[in-house]
Amino acid sequence: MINIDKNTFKKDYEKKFIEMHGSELSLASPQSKYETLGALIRDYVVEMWLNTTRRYNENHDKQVYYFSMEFLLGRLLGNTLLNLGIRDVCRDALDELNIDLDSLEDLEQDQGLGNGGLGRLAACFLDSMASLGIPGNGCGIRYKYGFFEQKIIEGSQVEAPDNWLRSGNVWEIRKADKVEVVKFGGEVKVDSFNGRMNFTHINYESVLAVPYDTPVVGYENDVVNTLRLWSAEPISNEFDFSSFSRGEFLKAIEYKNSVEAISQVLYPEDSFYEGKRLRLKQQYFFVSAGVQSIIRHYKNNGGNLKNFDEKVAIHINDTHPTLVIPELMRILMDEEGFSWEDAWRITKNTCAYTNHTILAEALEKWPVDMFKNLLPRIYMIIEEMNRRFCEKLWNKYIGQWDKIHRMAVIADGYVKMAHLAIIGSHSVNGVAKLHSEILKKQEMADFYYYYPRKFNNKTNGITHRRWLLKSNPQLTELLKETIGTSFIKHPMDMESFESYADKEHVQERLYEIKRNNKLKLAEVIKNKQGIIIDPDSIFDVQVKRIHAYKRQLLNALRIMNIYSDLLENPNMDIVPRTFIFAGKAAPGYFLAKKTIELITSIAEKINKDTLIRDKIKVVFLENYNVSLAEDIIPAADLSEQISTTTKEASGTSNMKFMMNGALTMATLDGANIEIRDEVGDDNIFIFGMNEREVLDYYKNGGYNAWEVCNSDSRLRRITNDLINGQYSSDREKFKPLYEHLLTYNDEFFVLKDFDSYIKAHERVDKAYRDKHLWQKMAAINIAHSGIFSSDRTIYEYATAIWGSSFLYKNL
Ligand code: 26W
Repeated sequence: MINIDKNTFKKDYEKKFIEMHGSELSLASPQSKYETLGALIRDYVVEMWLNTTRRYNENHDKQVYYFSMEFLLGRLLGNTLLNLGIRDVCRDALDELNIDLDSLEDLEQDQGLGNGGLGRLAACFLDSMASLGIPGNGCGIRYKYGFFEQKIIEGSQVEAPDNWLRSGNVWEIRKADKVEVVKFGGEVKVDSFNGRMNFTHINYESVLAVPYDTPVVGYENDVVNTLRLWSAEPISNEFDFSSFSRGEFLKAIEYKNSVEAISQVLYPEDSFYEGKRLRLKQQYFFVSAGVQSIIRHYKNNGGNLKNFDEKVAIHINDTHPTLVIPELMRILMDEEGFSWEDAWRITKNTCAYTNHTILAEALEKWPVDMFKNLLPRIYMIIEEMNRRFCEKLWNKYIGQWDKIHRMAVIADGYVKMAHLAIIGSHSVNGVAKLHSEILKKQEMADFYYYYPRKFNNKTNGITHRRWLLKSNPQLTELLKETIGTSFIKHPMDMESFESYADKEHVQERLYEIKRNNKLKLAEVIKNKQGIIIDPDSIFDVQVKRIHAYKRQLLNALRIMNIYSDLLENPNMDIVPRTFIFAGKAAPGYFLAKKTIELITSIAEKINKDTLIRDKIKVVFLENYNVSLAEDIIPAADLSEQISTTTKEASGTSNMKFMMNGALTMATLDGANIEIRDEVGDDNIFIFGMNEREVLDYYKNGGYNAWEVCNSDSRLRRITNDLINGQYSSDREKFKPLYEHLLTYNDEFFVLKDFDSYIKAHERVDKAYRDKHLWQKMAAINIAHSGIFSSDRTIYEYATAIWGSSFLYKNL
């Protein structure tokens, strides 16, 4: 803990300002005030950072390395202050200098190096590892451009580059003395010496990997872990001077550009895999740099590679970093002289893999030719792994060629990354109970029967420090007043809040807190988009990536249905609602972009209609990101978690909403099931087909969208509204959505679940009219949300998979 009082802080700040800017604080720009604060906090953190690293090294603690292509951190200033325990001191000190902390915090650019759930999960995990005192590191790519910035122009999404480093990044430290070299292309020369095969990689192209370290501060525990992100740079002596001297300037620049391209931009792909060579290059780049630096550090610290797996755990976040497995094999064998068998044992015991999706279109597989060409030695190693694996399969499954073919790592001209991840890891987990079961019984059944003990579940979680303490201070206060402060370090203690659920004064407070948060969001919406919304309406929220399986379309159809009803009967008695959407569509995902257009068109039409304007409003908030989520989630009354059952691996926003007292409208999918199990059927709104029904449709067919539509007059009416000019004078505009739903027999069964969705919303209306009942339900949700803290999740990973040592054992 930093022990600092207001006056010292003030002095430190003034001094830092002069040091950095050499001018008067009173004349300073907000940006320079922000940079000063960031730099000062970093100074405070650096000493703890060094101490933590020193302690880990001295104790030879087992280190966890969480490898991920994505880390969606959002802003760091507020959370760092919170975790250091000095946010209030800092706020008061700055107040006296006439500086408003909140507005400085708002100046920070979001660090948006991720697409969605998977990247944000990695960020929550870093926070939890540090807060539990687990020696844990993140390893990823320092993309120059993060996830694109979304602009809504004339109702459609337009992408702009996210130049998040424009004004620098106060949190990172470039570690020029810790660079690694990563090799691409070339050939492998094989010879043998003393009966041992030698593999020499020649004629390769070298790329310099430069690490940038960001401190990850634990909650009031003096722990500072490290997130290491790699940036690609040309190796200066390989900058082709010979071509320079011949005046071939462009050629030299070409090399530089091709290297820098590696860490230039995050691929905006969620749940859809495209076999782009540059993406494979990115994957090997950070994996190779990461593994090399782990081994270098391990050896420097006196470690013996024979016990590597006892002292190092590497986690593979989805298949994207799977090349850790052959890369570790390569180093152990080619550079450290281990036998295949020993290298394999160490590698398998070191690595663990998490799967985040069952969508077939998201499973990574690389064309053999591309792979071989880019990573010749790594390919050879994978070939040998595959050969040995298939040999075992032949012995076990005699004559079952189909099965062996299905399970092979290399088949049909592709390298299958999930198969590689499974055979090279000692643990394979899904991210919610249902998801893990589906992996075992369906998607990975062959592997499950072969390695039954490898498979396990680790239900996702979210850091309650960002998603409750930081984003909802008033609710945090209420919890402290009622149940004390133990929940902060032990989030499961929130359960004792349940005994307050019936108390009227607590219900009143919950109502007020929610209303304040709604007012704050209403202000944000007014400032950003000029739309005025009614804080007394139900804030009915769906914020997440736009994707067919998440079914924003189902939500849109429901709104169209309410609007039609209101047009027929403007006096209809409904609880006023504000429908809030936000989310980005992958730039190449046509239907997702159409869905945005539909929602903005519905908004345009409804918000203008003076006949019904008090009853419903629709808002599509531009550029959804972590910071916006922090404004939206505490203000939500209702959280829409309406994916087609079996498709959402877990969901994590569902947990954030619950923790902030929103009730959930849910299908029995992903972690929604576990939320239901926690709060009971009376405190959640469940609708839609269950797992069995969905799987039955997929297996046996039988879904007929036309039939469903024709037998329901509401569906006939609203699907017709998609093509009759109701929401656009261009009747062709939403035809692709119409055809997707009907002509192509929508594989996500939107129409099938419509009726039950509408009925569930009637239950919402009824519950909301009873103010006490609603607040009671909210209280029960809050009370049961502690289990969804990522501290619980990380505790499970650390004990069951990583074998970490801990500072805090009892959660
Ligand atoms: C190959 C491109 C690509 C990129 C990202 C394919 C797939 C992904 C991820 C799997 C997408 C993702 O973010 N998945 C989400 O992970 C969350 C954390 O576990 C889950 O809560 C979500 O249900 C899951 O969709």
